[in-house]
This record gives sequence, structure tokens and C-alpha cells, in this order.
Amino acid sequence: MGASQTRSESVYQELMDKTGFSLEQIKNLKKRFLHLSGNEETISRENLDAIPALANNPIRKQIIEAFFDKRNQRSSEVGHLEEIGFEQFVMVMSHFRPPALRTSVEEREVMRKEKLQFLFNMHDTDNDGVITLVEYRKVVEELLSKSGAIGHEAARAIADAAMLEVASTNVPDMAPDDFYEGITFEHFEQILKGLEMESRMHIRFLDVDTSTMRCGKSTS
Ligand SMILES: [Ca+2]
Repeated sequence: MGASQTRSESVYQELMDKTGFSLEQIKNLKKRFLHLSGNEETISRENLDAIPALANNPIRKQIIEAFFDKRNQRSSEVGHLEEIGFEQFVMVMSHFRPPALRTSVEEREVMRKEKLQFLFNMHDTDNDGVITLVEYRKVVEELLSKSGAIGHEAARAIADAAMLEVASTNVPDMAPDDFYEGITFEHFEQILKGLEMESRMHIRFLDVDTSTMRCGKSTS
């Protein structure tokens, strides 16, 4: 018992170093993880699919897939996992961690980039570094078809028009018959420049309100 306690504490320490979460936050995430997995070692897509708060999220599929995307494990591996363990779960969750109060400008910039990369990966499903029109259409169609009020063709037209606008903003001198390959990460950064991503990207559907996570210690 004592030995396993020590082991989990050292695993936690490693996770704290890697993610910037406090011990208390990691322990909270552990509770959440066990709840989601039904006290199992790993979480599957079905486990996340069963979260009621996610049921009506228009990009539920993308959010769930992001948990199994190896690119979100802060390593250079690509591909998809069938199931994720606690450490992998924490690594994904760390993308939603808001900056602590005493975060330097440089650190904020790094966090912002990481969060944007996470969002970019959600759209760039084949990991070729470009969000193509086809990939973009898929997201928009899913977003709009969820409401039921709009047909497939209309959704596609909206996606195409939005993409055209992105293309004309990013490549202003593009000739009419030029082919726009899609949104690169640099373009993506430009598009979302005005957005304060580093503190905005919250996650509430797991009952883990990361916006309050910045106050690591409870005051009571
Ligand atoms: Ca792509």
C-alpha cells in the first residue's frame, strides 16, 4: 500500500512537471478519470460519448477524437489511440489549462501557440499541415446539420464561401484560377490573432471547469 502510494505520487510529480497542473488539480482529474472510465485503467471513445453535457455539442465528434489523437500527447508521434490511460488523459487536458496569474509574456505566447495547434489539429484530420476545403467542409457541415434547419448543400455552400473569404484574406493577390490549398498553421494563427486563446479555451463538459483551475489551492 505504502509503496504504491509513493509510486503514484512520483507519477503525479512527473505529470505536474510536464503539464503545469498542481497536485490538487491532478488529483481532481484522477477522480474525473475514474468516474468516466467506470474505475477502469483506460477510457474509450464510448466512455466520452456517454457524457450528457457533450451530447448536444456540435463538435462533439472532434472533441472526442482529440483525446485519442497522438499529436495531443506532446510528443512527435502521430496517429490515433484506441484507448487512453490516466497520464494520456492529463496530457490532453493540459491543453485546456489557463495560464497561472504569474505567467510571463513568453510563457503565455507558448501556451497560446499550443492551444492554437490543438484546435488546428482538430480540423487538420490527416495531419498534412493544411486544413483543406474538404476538411473544413466536414466541420461546417457537421456544425450546421446538427441544427437540422439547414440542408447538406446549403451547409456546403456556406463552408465554401467562408473558405473563399479566408483564401482572399490570406492570399490577397491570388488570381481567380489559382488553387487555394487550404489553411496553413500560419494562416490559422493570423485568423485567430485577435482572440485571447490562452485564457479562453475552457472545458466544462467533464465537470472540470478549467477556468477556475488557476486558483490551484482552495482558500477554505
Ligand atoms: Ca489536412
